[in-house]
Amino acid sequence: MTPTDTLPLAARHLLEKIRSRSARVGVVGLGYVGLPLAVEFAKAGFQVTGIDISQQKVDQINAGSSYVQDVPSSDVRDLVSRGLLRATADFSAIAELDTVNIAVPTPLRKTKDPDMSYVVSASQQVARHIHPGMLVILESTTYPGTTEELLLPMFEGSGLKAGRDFFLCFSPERVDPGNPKYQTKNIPKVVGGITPACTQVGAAFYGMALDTVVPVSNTVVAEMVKLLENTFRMINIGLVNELAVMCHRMNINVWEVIDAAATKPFGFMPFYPGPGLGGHCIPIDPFYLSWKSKQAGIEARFIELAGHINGDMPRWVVSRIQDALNDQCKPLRNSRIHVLGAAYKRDIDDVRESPALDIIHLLMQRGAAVAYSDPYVPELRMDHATLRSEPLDALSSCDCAVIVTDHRAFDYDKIVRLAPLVLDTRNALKGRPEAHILRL
Ligand code: SAJ
Repeated sequence: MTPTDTLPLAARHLLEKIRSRSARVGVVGLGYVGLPLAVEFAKAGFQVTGIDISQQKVDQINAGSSYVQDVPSSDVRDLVSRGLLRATADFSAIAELDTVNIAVPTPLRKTKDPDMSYVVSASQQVARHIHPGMLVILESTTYPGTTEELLLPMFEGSGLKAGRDFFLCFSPERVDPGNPKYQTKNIPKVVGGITPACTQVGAAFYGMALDTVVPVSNTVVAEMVKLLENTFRMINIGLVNELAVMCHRMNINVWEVIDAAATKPFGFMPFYPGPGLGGHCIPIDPFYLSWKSKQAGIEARFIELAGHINGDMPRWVVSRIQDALNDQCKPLRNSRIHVLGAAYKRDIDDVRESPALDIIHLLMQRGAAVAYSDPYVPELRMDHATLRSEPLDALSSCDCAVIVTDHRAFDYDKIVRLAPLVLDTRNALKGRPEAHILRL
């Protein structure tokens, strides 16, 4: 930590504004990351301006309404009424701000290459309005080097110098939608700057609103931290998915194996097999690392292999359904398959990259008649059909049900009672002895 009085003058001035809460805070991108962050800084007493390209989101926030499940509308309404939070679609507002966090999507292209278009567009807006004394922090998950190689030149093109005139950091978002225990305020916040002064200003900024700040030496380390976190998950899920296939072939209950292994009090962390890898983080983030490491001449073999294994799970699930029907002399074609759960994980409504979509697509491709039930997803738009969530009573007329998402809201007694055959890909029916229950 550099003694404050040896920091550049602009840093000292900005730190004073941050510590007195007179710094005008801005958040670009008001999604499941940006809105909770904006609310936390407003709650900490800063005047916060949320900026988003969606006029609908802007209007909802200014009307005191939240569209993010972890942010109560009552919080938004209170902060807006107290003048601590406002939203706009006008990026020129950045010119009046002292700090700007960028929290926009970083999806993958079909070619599994990073799609940086949202980050570039938002950064161009910031570059257009950047002024001396600003702190800019990128939060979008991205490949190591993005802040330094992509954003820094855009901002220094103004003639300002990072670490002297303005301050530039990366801080990985760690929002886990729906997590009842960990939310934006109490999740430790890693932050790394282009220079030590940048890191110091960034850490002081987060320290005003969040419980724990973890400064690291630069932006590349901070970018890599996030990728390690999520690649770790993706690869370990791939490991247990491959184990599930092995165990099926060897007639071993993989769920019992994992539960027993999880009794080891050290050196082990349980992951569970499933129908595939969904969501907008885990299936995607590791390929940002894989893409960058290829540029460094290193093939990320673990990531590629886990990607294949996880990507193959929907096909494995369909083959298990096909085998189960075959044992009853029923072809998959024209059989009625009822998919239970469309969301990518339980108790949420998000279907992005959901394996359920792949499973439904594969079943339809093979001529099966598909219905689904998901209390959180009333409608599913597939390539050539729009399906609507059916009541569980429809199970009595299916040939096979498949539990793809183990929502707590499902009536599992009814599912077991009505479905003639159930393939459980989530161990939602753990311990039930019924012979018509099959497990991954
Ligand atoms: N999955 C498995 N087996 C597992 C765990 C997950 O098949 O053992 C599947 C899920 O069903 C889902 C996908 O993987 O389809 C991703 O699940 P996830 O539990 O990782 O949930 P996400 O995608 O919401 O991941 C987020 C991430 N949070 C951030 O990136 C900030 C991740 O780092 C968190 O660890 C995760 O939430 C969490 O723990 O809930």
